[in-house]
Amino acid sequence: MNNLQNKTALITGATSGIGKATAIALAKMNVNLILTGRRKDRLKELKKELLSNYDIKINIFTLDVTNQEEVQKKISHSTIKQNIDILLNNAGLALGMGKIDEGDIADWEGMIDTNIKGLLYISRVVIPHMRENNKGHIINLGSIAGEMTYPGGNVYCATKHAVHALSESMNIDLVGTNIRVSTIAPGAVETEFSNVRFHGDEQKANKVYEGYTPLSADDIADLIVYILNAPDHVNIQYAKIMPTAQRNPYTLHRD
Ligand code: NDP
Ligand code: 8X3
Repeated sequence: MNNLQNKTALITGATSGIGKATAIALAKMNVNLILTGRRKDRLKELKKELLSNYDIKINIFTLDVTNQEEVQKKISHSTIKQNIDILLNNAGLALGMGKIDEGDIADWEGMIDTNIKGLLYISRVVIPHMRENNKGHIINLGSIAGEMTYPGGNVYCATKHAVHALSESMNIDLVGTNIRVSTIAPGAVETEFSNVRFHGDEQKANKVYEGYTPLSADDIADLIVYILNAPDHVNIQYAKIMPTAQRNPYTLHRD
Protein backbone atom coordinates (compact mmCIF):
# COMPACT_ATOMS: atom_id res chain seq x y z
CA MET A 1 0.00 0.00 0.00
CA ASN A 2 1.46 3.38 -0.98
CA ASN A 3 -0.52 6.34 0.41
CA LEU A 4 2.38 8.67 -0.31
CA GLN A 5 2.44 8.60 -4.09
CA ASN A 6 2.76 12.10 -5.63
CA LYS A 7 2.84 13.86 -2.26
CA THR A 8 5.51 16.50 -1.61
CA ALA A 9 7.89 16.45 1.35
CA LEU A 10 10.07 19.26 2.67
CA ILE A 11 13.13 17.91 4.48
CA THR A 12 15.45 20.08 6.55
CA GLY A 13 18.99 18.71 6.87
CA ALA A 14 18.82 16.48 3.80
CA THR A 15 22.58 16.60 3.20
CA SER A 16 23.50 13.83 5.62
CA GLY A 17 22.36 11.05 7.94
CA ILE A 18 18.66 10.65 8.71
CA GLY A 19 17.50 13.46 6.41
CA LYS A 20 19.37 12.08 3.42
CA ALA A 21 18.27 8.48 4.08
CA THR A 22 14.66 9.64 4.36
CA ALA A 23 14.93 11.56 1.08
CA ILE A 24 16.02 8.33 -0.61
CA ALA A 25 13.30 6.25 1.08
CA LEU A 26 10.60 8.76 0.11
CA ALA A 27 11.86 8.93 -3.47
CA LYS A 28 11.32 5.15 -3.63
CA MET A 29 7.68 5.83 -2.59
CA ASN A 30 7.27 8.33 -5.43
CA VAL A 31 7.21 11.37 -3.19
CA ASN A 32 8.28 14.70 -4.71
CA LEU A 33 11.01 16.33 -2.66
CA ILE A 34 12.09 19.74 -1.44
CA LEU A 35 15.55 19.15 -0.05
CA THR A 36 17.36 21.71 2.08
CA GLY A 37 20.51 22.07 4.14
CA ARG A 38 23.52 24.36 4.24
CA ARG A 39 25.85 22.32 1.99
CA LYS A 40 24.91 23.03 -1.62
CA ASP A 41 27.29 20.50 -3.24
CA ARG A 42 25.70 17.68 -1.26
CA LEU A 43 22.18 18.79 -2.22
CA LYS A 44 23.17 18.87 -5.89
CA GLU A 45 24.77 15.41 -5.69
CA LEU A 46 21.72 13.93 -3.99
CA LYS A 47 19.33 15.48 -6.51
CA LYS A 48 21.38 14.04 -9.37
CA GLU A 49 21.48 10.59 -7.79
CA LEU A 50 17.74 10.55 -7.12
CA LEU A 51 16.71 11.86 -10.53
CA SER A 52 18.72 9.14 -12.24
CA ASN A 53 16.75 6.50 -10.34
CA TYR A 54 13.25 7.89 -9.72
CA ASP A 55 10.65 9.73 -11.75
CA ILE A 56 9.86 12.48 -9.21
CA LYS A 57 10.16 16.27 -8.94
CA ILE A 58 13.00 17.58 -6.80
CA ASN A 59 13.60 21.13 -5.68
CA ILE A 60 16.80 21.91 -3.78
CA PHE A 61 17.95 25.08 -2.08
CA THR A 62 20.39 25.95 0.66
CA LEU A 63 18.71 26.89 3.88
CA ASP A 64 20.14 27.66 7.29
CA VAL A 65 17.24 27.02 9.66
CA THR A 66 18.73 29.40 12.24
CA ASN A 67 18.24 32.33 9.89
CA GLN A 68 14.62 33.39 10.35
CA GLU A 69 14.63 35.88 7.47
CA GLU A 70 16.05 33.30 5.09
CA VAL A 71 13.51 30.70 6.20
CA GLN A 72 10.66 33.16 5.77
CA LYS A 73 11.86 34.26 2.34
CA LYS A 74 12.71 30.88 0.87
CA ILE A 75 9.85 28.78 2.25
CA SER A 76 7.24 31.48 1.76
CA HIS A 77 7.71 31.29 -1.98
CA SER A 78 4.16 30.35 -2.90
CA THR A 79 4.91 27.41 -5.18
CA ILE A 80 6.87 25.85 -2.39
CA LYS A 81 4.68 26.42 0.61
CA GLN A 82 1.37 25.56 -1.03
CA ASN A 83 2.54 22.13 -1.99
CA ILE A 84 4.01 20.77 1.20
CA ASP A 85 2.16 17.65 2.38
CA ILE A 86 4.96 16.40 4.61
CA LEU A 87 7.37 18.40 6.75
CA LEU A 88 10.37 16.59 8.21
CA ASN A 89 11.87 18.82 10.87
CA ASN A 90 15.16 16.94 10.95
CA ALA A 91 17.96 19.56 10.90
CA GLY A 92 19.64 19.41 14.26
CA LEU A 93 22.87 18.88 16.08
CA ALA A 94 24.70 18.37 19.33
CA LEU A 95 27.78 20.47 20.00
CA GLY A 96 30.16 19.42 22.76
CA MET A 97 29.69 17.35 25.90
CA GLY A 98 31.08 19.68 28.53
CA LYS A 99 29.65 19.79 32.05
CA ILE A 100 27.11 22.53 32.68
CA ASP A 101 29.71 24.76 34.39
CA GLU A 102 32.23 24.30 31.57
CA GLY A 103 30.01 24.46 28.48
CA ASP A 104 30.91 26.61 25.51
CA ILE A 105 28.31 29.37 25.14
CA ALA A 106 28.61 29.40 21.34
CA ASP A 107 27.87 25.65 21.31
CA TRP A 108 24.83 26.18 23.53
CA GLU A 109 23.53 28.90 21.25
CA GLY A 110 24.16 26.77 18.18
CA MET A 111 22.04 23.94 19.58
CA ILE A 112 19.24 26.18 20.83
CA ASP A 113 19.14 28.17 17.58
CA THR A 114 19.08 25.07 15.37
CA ASN A 115 17.12 22.47 17.32
CA ILE A 116 14.47 24.72 18.86
CA LYS A 117 14.33 28.05 17.07
CA GLY A 118 15.04 26.60 13.61
CA LEU A 119 12.27 24.04 14.01
CA LEU A 120 9.90 26.80 15.11
CA TYR A 121 10.80 29.14 12.22
CA ILE A 122 10.11 26.43 9.61
CA SER A 123 6.94 25.22 11.30
CA ARG A 124 5.56 28.76 11.60
CA VAL A 125 5.78 29.20 7.83
CA VAL A 126 4.55 25.75 6.80
CA ILE A 127 1.73 24.97 9.25
CA PRO A 128 -0.64 27.82 8.24
CA HIS A 129 -0.75 26.32 4.74
CA MET A 130 -1.34 22.87 6.03
CA ARG A 131 -4.21 24.30 8.09
CA GLU A 132 -5.58 26.08 5.03
CA ASN A 133 -5.46 22.79 3.08
CA ASN A 134 -6.68 20.85 6.13
CA LYS A 135 -4.06 18.17 5.54
CA GLY A 136 -0.43 17.44 6.22
CA HIS A 137 1.98 15.44 8.32
CA ILE A 138 4.77 16.92 10.41
CA ILE A 139 7.56 14.71 11.71
CA ASN A 140 9.82 16.20 14.36
CA LEU A 141 13.16 14.59 15.16
CA GLY A 142 13.30 14.24 18.91
CA SER A 143 15.60 11.85 20.73
CA ILE A 144 15.89 9.64 23.77
CA ALA A 145 17.78 12.73 24.99
CA GLY A 146 14.36 14.36 24.98
CA GLU A 147 13.15 11.85 27.58
CA MET A 148 16.16 11.47 29.84
CA THR A 149 19.31 13.49 30.41
CA TYR A 150 22.82 12.08 30.71
CA PRO A 151 26.18 13.45 31.90
CA GLY A 152 27.37 16.21 29.56
CA GLY A 153 24.11 16.10 27.60
CA ASN A 154 22.67 19.17 29.39
CA VAL A 155 21.81 21.70 26.65
CA TYR A 156 21.39 19.14 23.84
CA CYS A 157 19.00 17.17 26.08
CA ALA A 158 17.14 20.37 26.95
CA THR A 159 16.66 21.18 23.26
CA LYS A 160 15.28 17.71 22.56
CA HIS A 161 12.97 17.95 25.60
CA ALA A 162 11.76 21.18 23.98
CA VAL A 163 11.21 19.40 20.65
CA HIS A 164 9.08 16.80 22.41
CA ALA A 165 7.05 19.50 24.15
CA LEU A 166 6.58 21.44 20.91
CA SER A 167 5.50 18.31 19.09
CA GLU A 168 2.86 17.60 21.76
CA SER A 169 1.78 21.23 21.55
CA MET A 170 1.45 21.05 17.77
CA ASN A 171 -0.83 18.03 18.11
CA ILE A 172 -2.97 19.80 20.69
CA ASP A 173 -3.17 23.06 18.71
CA LEU A 174 -4.09 21.21 15.52
CA VAL A 175 -6.91 19.12 16.95
CA GLY A 176 -9.94 19.29 14.68
CA THR A 177 -7.76 19.36 11.56
CA ASN A 178 -6.49 16.44 9.49
CA ILE A 179 -2.89 17.44 10.19
CA ARG A 180 -0.91 14.75 11.98
CA VAL A 181 2.20 15.36 14.09
CA SER A 182 4.71 12.67 15.02
CA THR A 183 7.81 12.73 17.19
CA ILE A 184 10.59 10.24 16.51
CA ALA A 185 12.86 9.53 19.47
CA PRO A 186 15.90 7.50 18.40
CA GLY A 187 18.74 6.16 20.50
CA ALA A 188 22.21 5.89 18.95
CA VAL A 189 22.19 6.25 15.16
CA GLU A 190 25.54 6.18 13.34
CA THR A 191 25.59 9.32 11.16
CA GLU A 192 27.74 12.46 11.14
CA PHE A 193 26.06 13.38 14.45
CA SER A 194 29.03 12.48 16.68
CA ASN A 195 31.60 14.02 14.30
CA VAL A 196 29.67 17.26 14.62
CA ARG A 197 29.26 16.88 18.39
CA PHE A 198 33.01 16.40 18.88
CA HIS A 199 33.92 19.13 16.40
CA GLY A 200 35.49 16.78 13.86
CA ASP A 201 37.41 14.55 16.32
CA GLU A 202 37.00 11.24 14.43
CA GLN A 203 38.46 9.12 17.22
CA LYS A 204 35.99 10.38 19.80
CA ALA A 205 33.14 10.09 17.30
CA ASN A 206 33.96 6.49 16.36
CA LYS A 207 34.15 5.45 20.02
CA VAL A 208 30.45 6.24 20.45
CA TYR A 209 29.55 3.33 18.15
CA GLU A 210 32.19 0.81 19.23
CA GLY A 211 31.33 -2.70 20.47
CA TYR A 212 27.68 -2.86 19.38
CA THR A 213 25.53 -2.39 16.31
CA PRO A 214 24.02 1.09 16.34
CA LEU A 215 20.95 2.06 14.35
CA SER A 216 21.58 3.24 10.81
CA ALA A 217 20.00 6.27 9.17
CA ASP A 218 18.09 3.80 6.96
CA ASP A 219 16.48 2.23 10.06
CA ILE A 220 15.05 5.64 10.98
CA ALA A 221 13.99 6.32 7.38
CA ASP A 222 12.06 3.00 7.36
CA LEU A 223 10.22 4.04 10.51
CA ILE A 224 9.44 7.47 9.08
CA VAL A 225 7.99 5.95 5.91
CA TYR A 226 5.88 3.55 8.00
CA ILE A 227 4.49 6.44 10.09
CA LEU A 228 3.79 8.64 7.05
CA ASN A 229 2.18 5.78 5.14
CA ALA A 230 -0.34 4.93 7.88
CA PRO A 231 -3.97 5.57 6.88
CA ASP A 232 -5.24 9.14 7.37
CA HIS A 233 -7.15 8.29 10.57
CA VAL A 234 -4.00 6.88 12.23
CA ASN A 235 -1.69 9.36 13.95
CA ILE A 236 1.41 7.72 15.40
CA GLN A 237 2.28 10.53 17.77
CA TYR A 238 5.44 9.15 19.33
CA ALA A 239 7.89 6.49 18.26
CA LYS A 240 10.96 5.51 20.25
CA ILE A 241 13.54 3.42 18.40
CA MET A 242 16.73 2.03 19.89
CA PRO A 243 19.52 -0.34 18.91
CA THR A 244 18.87 -3.74 20.53
CA ALA A 245 22.10 -3.29 22.48
CA GLN A 246 20.81 -0.05 24.04
CA ARG A 247 17.88 0.20 26.47
CA ASN A 248 18.27 3.82 27.62
CA PRO A 249 21.00 6.47 27.33
CA TYR A 250 22.98 4.77 30.13
CA THR A 251 22.23 1.13 29.56
CA LEU A 252 24.24 0.05 26.57
CA HIS A 253 25.84 -3.37 26.12
CA ARG A 254 29.22 -3.32 24.36
CA ASP A 255 30.99 -6.58 23.43
P1 NDP B 1 23.87 14.45 10.75
O1 NDP B 1 24.92 15.32 11.35
O2 NDP B 1 24.31 13.33 9.88
O3 NDP B 1 22.82 15.35 9.95
C1 NDP B 1 22.36 16.57 10.46
C2 NDP B 1 21.71 17.37 9.34
O4 NDP B 1 21.24 18.61 9.89
C3 NDP B 1 22.66 17.70 8.21
O5 NDP B 1 22.02 17.46 6.98
C4 NDP B 1 22.94 19.18 8.38
O6 NDP B 1 23.09 19.79 7.10
C5 NDP B 1 21.64 19.67 9.03
N1 NDP B 1 21.81 20.92 9.76
C6 NDP B 1 22.55 21.16 10.87
N2 NDP B 1 22.48 22.45 11.20
C7 NDP B 1 21.68 23.05 10.27
C8 NDP B 1 21.23 24.38 10.04
N3 NDP B 1 21.60 25.39 10.85
N4 NDP B 1 20.42 24.62 9.00
C9 NDP B 1 20.04 23.62 8.17
N5 NDP B 1 20.44 22.36 8.32
C10 NDP B 1 21.25 22.08 9.35
O7 NDP B 1 23.02 13.91 11.99
P2 NDP B 1 21.68 13.02 12.10
O8 NDP B 1 21.20 12.64 10.76
O9 NDP B 1 21.97 11.97 13.08
O10 NDP B 1 20.71 14.07 12.78
C11 NDP B 1 19.44 14.39 12.30
C12 NDP B 1 18.51 14.67 13.46
O11 NDP B 1 18.36 13.48 14.24
C13 NDP B 1 19.00 15.75 14.43
O12 NDP B 1 17.91 16.56 14.81
C14 NDP B 1 19.49 14.93 15.63
O13 NDP B 1 19.44 15.66 16.81
C15 NDP B 1 18.51 13.78 15.60
N6 NDP B 1 18.93 12.57 16.31
C16 NDP B 1 20.11 11.95 15.97
C17 NDP B 1 20.49 10.80 16.66
C18 NDP B 1 21.79 10.12 16.41
O14 NDP B 1 22.23 9.32 17.27
N7 NDP B 1 22.44 10.35 15.27
C19 NDP B 1 19.63 10.23 17.70
C20 NDP B 1 18.44 10.98 17.98
C21 NDP B 1 18.12 12.10 17.29
P3 NDP B 1 24.13 20.94 6.73
O15 NDP B 1 25.32 20.77 7.61
O16 NDP B 1 24.42 20.72 5.28
O17 NDP B 1 23.38 22.20 6.97
C1 8X3 C 1 21.15 11.57 19.92
C2 8X3 C 1 21.19 10.40 20.85
O1 8X3 C 1 21.92 9.64 23.17
O2 8X3 C 1 23.54 10.87 21.83
O3 8X3 C 1 20.02 12.34 20.15
O4 8X3 C 1 21.68 12.00 22.82
S1 8X3 C 1 22.12 10.75 22.24
